[in-house]
Amino acid sequence: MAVPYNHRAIETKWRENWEKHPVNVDDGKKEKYYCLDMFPYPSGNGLHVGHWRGYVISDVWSRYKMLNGYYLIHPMGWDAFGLPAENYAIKMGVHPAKSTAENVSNIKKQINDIAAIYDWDMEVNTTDPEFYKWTQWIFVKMFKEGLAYEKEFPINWCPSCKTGLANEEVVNGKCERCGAEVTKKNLRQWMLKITAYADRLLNDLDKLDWPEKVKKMQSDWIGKSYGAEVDFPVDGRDEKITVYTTRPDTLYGATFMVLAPEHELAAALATEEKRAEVEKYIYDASMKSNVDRLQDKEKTGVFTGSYAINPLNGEKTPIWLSDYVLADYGTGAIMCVPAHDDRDFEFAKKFDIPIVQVIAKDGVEIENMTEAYTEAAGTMINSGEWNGMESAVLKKEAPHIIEKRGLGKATVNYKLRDWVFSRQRYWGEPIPIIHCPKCGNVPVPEEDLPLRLPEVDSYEPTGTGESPLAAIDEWVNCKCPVCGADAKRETNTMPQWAGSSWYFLRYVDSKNTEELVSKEKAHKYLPVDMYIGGVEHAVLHLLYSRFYTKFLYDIGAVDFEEPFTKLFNQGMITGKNGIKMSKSKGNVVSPDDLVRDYGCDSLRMYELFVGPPELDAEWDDRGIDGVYRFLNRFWKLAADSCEAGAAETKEMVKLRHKLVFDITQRLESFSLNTVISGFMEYNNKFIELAKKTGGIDKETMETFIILLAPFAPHITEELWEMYGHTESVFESRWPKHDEEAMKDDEIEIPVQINGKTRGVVSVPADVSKEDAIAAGKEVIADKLTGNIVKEIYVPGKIINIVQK
Ligand code: ANZ
Ligand code: ZN
Repeated sequence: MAVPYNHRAIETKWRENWEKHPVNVDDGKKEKYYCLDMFPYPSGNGLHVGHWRGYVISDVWSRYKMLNGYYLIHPMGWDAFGLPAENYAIKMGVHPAKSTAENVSNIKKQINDIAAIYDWDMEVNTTDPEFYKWTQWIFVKMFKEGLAYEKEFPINWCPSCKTGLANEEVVNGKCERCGAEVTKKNLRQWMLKITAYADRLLNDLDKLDWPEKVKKMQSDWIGKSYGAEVDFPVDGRDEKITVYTTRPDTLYGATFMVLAPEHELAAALATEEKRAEVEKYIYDASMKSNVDRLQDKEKTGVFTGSYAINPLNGEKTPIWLSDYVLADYGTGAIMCVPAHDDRDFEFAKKFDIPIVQVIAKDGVEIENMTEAYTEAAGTMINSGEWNGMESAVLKKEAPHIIEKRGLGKATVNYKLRDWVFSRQRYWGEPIPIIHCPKCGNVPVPEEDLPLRLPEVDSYEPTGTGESPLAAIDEWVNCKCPVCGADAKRETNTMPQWAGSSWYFLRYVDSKNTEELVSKEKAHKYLPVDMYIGGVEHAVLHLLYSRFYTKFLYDIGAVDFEEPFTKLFNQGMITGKNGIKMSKSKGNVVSPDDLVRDYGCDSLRMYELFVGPPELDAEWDDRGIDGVYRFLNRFWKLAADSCEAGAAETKEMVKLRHKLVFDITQRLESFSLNTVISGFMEYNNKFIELAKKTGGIDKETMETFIILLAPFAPHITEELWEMYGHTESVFESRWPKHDEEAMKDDEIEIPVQINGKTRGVVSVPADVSKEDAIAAGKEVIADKLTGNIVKEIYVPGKIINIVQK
């Protein structure tokens, strides 16, 4: 009898062994494979079983690639700047540098429990000056290329985090970090011109092997649309109002216009008697956030008393102000077509403005419109020379017609805005710019980078719109690097996304003091082949990283334009009833006890067994028993078979090839939960076989061990050694299946009715009685007329159906 499975002894032994004898080495001959995890921010709460899931998925995939002969790039690091780390530090009353260092060392210990094959020589930390030197360097390069610029305008402001936010960080009007309602604040900002990359960011999505959902979120966020800018002269004045519309085909139906309250002509257009009302409206709107303005509630507005002329039909259209029109989109002014736009319809109904239908389904005008007809399909009516045209055709042509007739121009518009890049917070990379009274904005010379974050006593946000750095005179006051005059440092810091926008490039050359990454290493090891992480980063981090990579490509720092070739988003592990795991809800499950009681191998496999990896799954501790039992049974089968030394049989060989085929196919399609159930099923089949033969042959068992190795690395190493190998199981190669060997032997059996042969059926040699009879009956189905009274199967010889 073999010794029982002792996970504790085995796991300790192999953890030490791997440290001494690393298995993932670059021999210069292997092809590289870069499998990346979204790096964590080192929170004080440590890891729960949900974090484990992503890391296990990526580790299994990495080890699988290793077994396929690749040299693996599989690094880990820390996204340690930014609001989460700083908010935590403030809450705990410790300096963020100190709490960050402590949290990193705790989480690193926990990560080691996963037995993930990370290459810690590559480790990066975004708060390390040797790292953020290059975050600042990229900014300086962008500044020199005109892609980083300063601008004052009303930005999103989180009153609780006391900082400005990027559009991407505002989710349903709330701060992505803390959930506080976002307001507007007029602030001097550093901006990154991500809009200059809008088309490339959109078009290159086609090249990516990413979930369609994520690609769609990015393309919606970029939001490219074709339309026209149309000029409406103001009646009796010299000015004209330019509107942006995606539907110039509906121009004949424009019965009024609306300007954003911030529009430069808004106040000027008010007639004498409307002035007071208009000014009050403009003031009230300035107090509201964008989201408040766009949310579906009753429309408000005010008539200016002035009119514009519809350039197509010369009709006078009243000019209104309303806050449902945004100042910073299009031209901040729209032509309103109530018959075909919901918001315009609602507005027209409320203020009793005429509604003119111009698109009609099958050419039939609606008698009493109760809602806008928003479908694009139909025939043009009430539209002068356009009458009778198909609206779909006109929609495409109208922008060009308008341009030709000098009424405006065809345009392309994007929803994407430039990236608000400064934060009024302490814990971030200082923006390396010096404000000189003579030279203007001057970048810190590249050789002076990193510009270190100074030590401060008070790092809490001030709330005034100034960063805490502004209070440190000896840091702020400096000399201009160009002219030597007294100058002042920029005191804003970078957002938490700055470091994560490029960290994956640094891993492969993390100690380079001369370059962000050497050209040679960048070419050899990049880009990332597989990126694994949560879906919450669909637009933020994943869009910013693509932008950074394209910029670095443009300045010749890297030779590829897309950072992540393939992306996998894992689902969340939740507590009972799908509730997100959080300390405040008291439903956090720590992996630590489970590792102690069941072992790392069991927990790894259970993390995958809970459900399809791309879907959310509810955690239930009890299920881990099943996986643990499987490993015990597998251990016993392998150990007993090793002792027995049984010879292979045809059945064993066939099952072995089927096992290889099934597991590989499921793994390749990322169906990791069914890989685990597959292991369990095959294990049971082999145990049944072994009952007859005394054991399973060596080659079959070794094949099974290799297949299981990426999932349960410790137990498989131990068994591999038991089978007489001196090198690691991860130095072997992933087995291949043989189509021929998988085939079941078929035999032909005559099928009789009442003892008379009526057909022949072909079935697998080891067919069960039930399956044989069922297959036989199918062959003679049309000849079965009476009541079946008896079914006889003489194994391998005859099927006889007796009917009355
Ligand atoms: C006339 C019209 C008729 C429109 C119709 C729509 C339907 P996207 O696709 O999102 O770009 N619009 C333009 N600028 C706006 C602003 N600053 N604030 C609010 N709305 C604005 O949408 C473009 C459409 O949104 C434009 O086309 C305009 O209304 C409105 F049957 O013009 B449309
Ligand atoms: Zn906030």
